[in-house]
Amino acid sequence: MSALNALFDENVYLARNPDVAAAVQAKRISSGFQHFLTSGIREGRTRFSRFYDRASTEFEYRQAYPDVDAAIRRGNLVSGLQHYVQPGEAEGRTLFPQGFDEQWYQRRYPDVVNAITQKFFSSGLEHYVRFGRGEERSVSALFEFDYFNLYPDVKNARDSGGIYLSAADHFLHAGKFEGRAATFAGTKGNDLVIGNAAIDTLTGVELDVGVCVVGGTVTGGQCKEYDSFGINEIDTLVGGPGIDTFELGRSVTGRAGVINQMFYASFSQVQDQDFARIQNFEVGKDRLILGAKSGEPSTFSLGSRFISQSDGVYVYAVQPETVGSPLRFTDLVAIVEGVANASDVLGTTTFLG
Ligand SMILES: [Ca+2]
Ligand SMILES: [Ca+2]
Ligand SMILES: [Ca+2]
Repeated sequence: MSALNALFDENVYLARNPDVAAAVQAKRISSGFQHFLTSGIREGRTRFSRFYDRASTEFEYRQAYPDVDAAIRRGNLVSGLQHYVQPGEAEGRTLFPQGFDEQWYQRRYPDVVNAITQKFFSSGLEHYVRFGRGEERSVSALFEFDYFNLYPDVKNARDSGGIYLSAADHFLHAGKFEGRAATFAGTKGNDLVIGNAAIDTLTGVELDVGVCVVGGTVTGGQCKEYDSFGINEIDTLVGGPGIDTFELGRSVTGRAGVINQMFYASFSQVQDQDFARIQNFEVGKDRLILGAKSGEPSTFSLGSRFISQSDGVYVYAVQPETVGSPLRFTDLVAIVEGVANASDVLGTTTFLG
């Protein structure tokens, strides 16, 4: 099996290849799929799925892989699709350079890598088409769940035969030019997360989708959840020309009420081995979200401190004073690079605490 088997759409293929449709009608061949596998691929018939039916799809594959483009120009291959069948998929290339990031998907979902190793799937793309898509998994740093929640029109199109494989596919081909907002997230590892929407939220931690829980009680439906909190992660978050919100903390409602949490802060070690490196921060335009108060904390709540250094503004979480121990640990949360004054960052920071 391969991603092509999962993606193949008999109706699309027959509609795009009337000669094949006539041959199937006359019972000279059993199906469009049989024709596609035995001759269609090597004849350069690339329109086999609604997701691969745009003129841009072949172009994007050739653009992403110049060696494939060169082989097609030399006449050694008829299409990018033919290359993907053999050897592209096995080499870990993606059929949809703008709609599915094979490397990212495998890095984000170790269970998929495991299933590929055990030969249940030939690629992350095949897993996504068969299961991941229905499970609201993301195919790149763009967090699909937020995008679909924000834009029900895109979700409805996705669920009713639309031409976009994923939220990322929609965003890069349409949403981006329509000024739609997006969330870009990382993984449990060290990530490079780049914001390129007009309005976006960037976070280096890992996001997922799970059942909704408020105060420890399952309330039904699907909700965004956090799978990591930046502990032992060093993430680089790069702002774009739009309004970027760098999410460095969150509020969560637990049994004991609302808890404000700072990412990249465990206070377990004095060393600052986890933090977010923020680049391209536009003063007065881009924002931070912190799960702590501005300035020194009170006895019971977490605080934060901003310190100007030569290479940027350093943002620290400050631990509340514990009873009997006046020592307060500070923990580096972020470095806002290239910004000279703490006040330039503070001015557009939201404190959840
Ligand atoms: Ca990370
Ligand atoms: Ca920006
Ligand atoms: Ca830290």
